[in-house]
Amino acid sequence: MDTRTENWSGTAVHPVGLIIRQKDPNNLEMPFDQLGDFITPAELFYIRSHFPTPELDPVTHRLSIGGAVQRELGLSYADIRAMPSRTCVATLECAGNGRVFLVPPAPGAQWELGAVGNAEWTGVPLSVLLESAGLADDVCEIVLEGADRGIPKEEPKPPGPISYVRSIPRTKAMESNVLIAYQMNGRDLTPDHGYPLRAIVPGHYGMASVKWLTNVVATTQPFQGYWQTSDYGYWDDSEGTPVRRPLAEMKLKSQIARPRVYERLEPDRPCTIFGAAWAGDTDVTEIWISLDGGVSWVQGNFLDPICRHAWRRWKYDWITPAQPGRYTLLARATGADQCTQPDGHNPNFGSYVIDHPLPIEVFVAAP
Ligand SMILES: Nc1nc2c(c(=O)[nH]1)N[C@H]1C(S)=C(S)[C@@H](COP(=O)(O)O)O[C@H]1N2
Ligand SMILES: [Mo]
Repeated sequence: MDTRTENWSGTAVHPVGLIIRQKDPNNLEMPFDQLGDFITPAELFYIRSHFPTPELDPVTHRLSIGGAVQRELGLSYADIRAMPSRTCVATLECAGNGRVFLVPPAPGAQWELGAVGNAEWTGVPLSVLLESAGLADDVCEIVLEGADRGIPKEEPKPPGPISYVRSIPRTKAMESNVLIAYQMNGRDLTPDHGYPLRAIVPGHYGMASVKWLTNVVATTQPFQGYWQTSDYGYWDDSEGTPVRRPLAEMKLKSQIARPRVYERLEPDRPCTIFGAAWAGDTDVTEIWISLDGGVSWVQGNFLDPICRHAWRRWKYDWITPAQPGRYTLLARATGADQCTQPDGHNPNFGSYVIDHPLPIEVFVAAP
C-alpha cells in the first residue's frame, strides 16, 4: 500500500498525518491503522519530545566524546558525515505506547497504538568513536546527552531545568548497530526526529535513542540522572526487595493495525487481520491471533523475514462469523527464546511497558 503523493515542493508527503497527543512540546502518534510498508515513512513516524525542539545549526554543531577516555574528541557534523557510514533498520517503540489501554487510566501522554515505527537509520557506529577515544578499563556506561532543555512534567521534578540525558551499558554501546545517526529512510533527519545528530539504540525502548545529541560521556559509575531513575524506571525484585532499575530492552509485543477498534464488519466475509510484531533482544518467530477474546488461538503468517531489531508485519485471513455480534480480536507473539507476551500489564512497570495483547473489539453486523 503506497498512499504517498508529491506536494508542491516535490517532497513526498503522507496525506494521512499524525494524531496530536500534546501540542507543545510536539508529541504526535501515527494512526496505526495506516500501517502499510515494512518501513514507516518519516512523515508517519511518531514524535515523542519532552522539551521544545531545539534549532541546531549543522555548521556549528559539535559532538563531544569525553569522560573516562584516553583522548577527548570534538567532532563537527561535517566530520561525522565524512566518516564511513553504516545503515540498519530498527523499530523504535516509546515505552508508554498503548498507555490508553491501561485500566485504571495511568498518567502521561495517552498513546494509542501509534508510538512505534520502523525506519532505516544511517550514521556512524558509536563504537567507532568510543574506540578512537579509548575507553578506560573500568567504564561501565555511556551517557548520551541532547541539546534540549526544560523542566519535566512528571513528579518528582528536579530543582531546575535539565537536559535530556540517558545512559546505556558499555556492552550495548559497543554493538555495531548502535549509531550516531544523521539520516532516516535515506534523508537527513527532520528537526523533530533529532536533526542534525541522534543516537539510535536498536532493541531498546525509544527513550535510549537520544535526539539532538551533543555529548557522549564514558562513566565508571552507573548514571543516576532524572531520565534514568525518576522517569523511565521500573521496580525490579532483588531477593524480595523492590529495587529501581532503568528501562532498557523492548519487550516482545504485537499489535493489530486492521481492522480498527469498533469497526463494523459484514458477516461471513473475508477479512484480513493485519499487524506487526517486534522484540528487543530476541527474534519474533510466531504470531497467534484470537478471534474470541483469548479463548482460542490460531496462527498467522509473517509478511517479513526475521531481521533482528526490526518489526515483522503479519496477517491472518479471517472469515468473519455468520453470527452477528461483538468480537474481541487479540494478537500474541512468541519469540525465539520461547517467551510469549504476558496476559496482563505488570504493575511494576508503572505507566510503561504495555506489552500484553491489546483487545481490538469489532462488530459483525449485516449492512
Ligand atoms: N533529546 C531527546 N531525545 C529523546 C527524547 C527527548 O525528549 N529528548 N525522547 C525520547 C523518547 S521517550 C522516545 S520514545 C524517542 C522518540 O523518537 P522520535 O521522536 O524520533 O520518534 O526519542 C527519545 N529521545
Ligand atoms: Mo518514549
